[in-house]
Amino acid sequence: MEIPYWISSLIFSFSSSITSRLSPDRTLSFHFLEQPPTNWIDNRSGFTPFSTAQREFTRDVFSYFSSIIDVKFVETTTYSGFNTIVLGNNDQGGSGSAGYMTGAPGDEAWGLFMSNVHSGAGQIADPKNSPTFLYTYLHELGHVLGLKHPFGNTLPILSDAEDNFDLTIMTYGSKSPGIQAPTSILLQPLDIAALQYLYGPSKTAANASSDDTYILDHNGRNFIWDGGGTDKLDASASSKRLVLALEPFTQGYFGAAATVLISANGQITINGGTLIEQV
Ligand SMILES: [Ca+2]
Ligand SMILES: [Ca+2]
Ligand SMILES: [Zn+2]
Repeated sequence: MEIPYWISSLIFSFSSSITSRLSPDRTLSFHFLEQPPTNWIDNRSGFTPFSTAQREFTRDVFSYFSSIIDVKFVETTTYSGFNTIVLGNNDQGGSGSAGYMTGAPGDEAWGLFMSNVHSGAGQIADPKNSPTFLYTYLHELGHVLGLKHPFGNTLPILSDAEDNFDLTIMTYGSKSPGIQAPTSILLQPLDIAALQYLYGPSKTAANASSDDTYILDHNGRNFIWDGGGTDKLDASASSKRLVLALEPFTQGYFGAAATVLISANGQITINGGTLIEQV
C-alpha cells in the first residue's frame, strides 16, 4: 500500500526500528533517570533528574498518548537499554535548545532530554503551565515514537500550507506565524494519522468500546479514526457529490474532485487500523 504524503512527511526512515521495540503485549517502558549510565558520553552534560512536577506531567502525557495509539506505557524503575524510553534534564549549551530526542540508530539511548539551563530552567518546577515546555515535550516525544519534522531536508515534507500547529506539533510553526502551538496536552490530526500508521488506534479510547457515528462535514476537515465497535459514516447532512473509500490511507472528497491538500474542507481520510463498517 502506498503511504499518502500526509503520513510519509511525518515518518522517520528508521521508524520501524523504533516500533520494533514494542513488546508483544504492546507495551513500551519509560524510566525517569536518577543519573545517566556510566558508559554514556553524549547526554550526561549537566544532568539532573526530572522534578516531581515533570514526572506527574509525563504520566499525564503518556496516559493521553495511550488514548490515541495502541500502546501501553509502563513506568519502570530499571533502565534496560533500547526497550526503555529514558527521561531527564541536561545542559544543552547556550544555543537555546529546549529539548531533544535521542533514539536514532547508533544513539546511546532512546528517550528525550529537556534543557535545564537558560530558558529551560524555569519550566522544571511547573511544566504544565510552561507553554514552551509543553510544546517541546510533546514534539520531542513525537520524535521518540518515530515522527520527523514535516519540513527541512528529509523528504518528503509538507507544503507550507499544511506545515502548521493546527495540523501537527512536529512543525516549528515558522510558515504560519499566526497559528500557535497547543497549550494543553494535544496531538493534531496529522500527528494522530502518522502515529496510528505506526501503532494503530487505541483500544482503550472511549470510541473503541462503542458503536459510533461520524458525521462527514463538507465544510471542514474529516480525519476519521476509531478503535473498535460497529461504526458508521454519515453524510446525510450534505447534498454534495461524495466520493468515499473506506480503506485507510485514501482520500475521499465532497464535490467534483479531490483537492491537493488532505486538510482542505470536505476532504476525508480514515486512519490506519480503523475499521468503519457502515455508511
Ligand atoms: Ca467505535
Ligand atoms: Ca469499527
Ligand atoms: Zn524536532
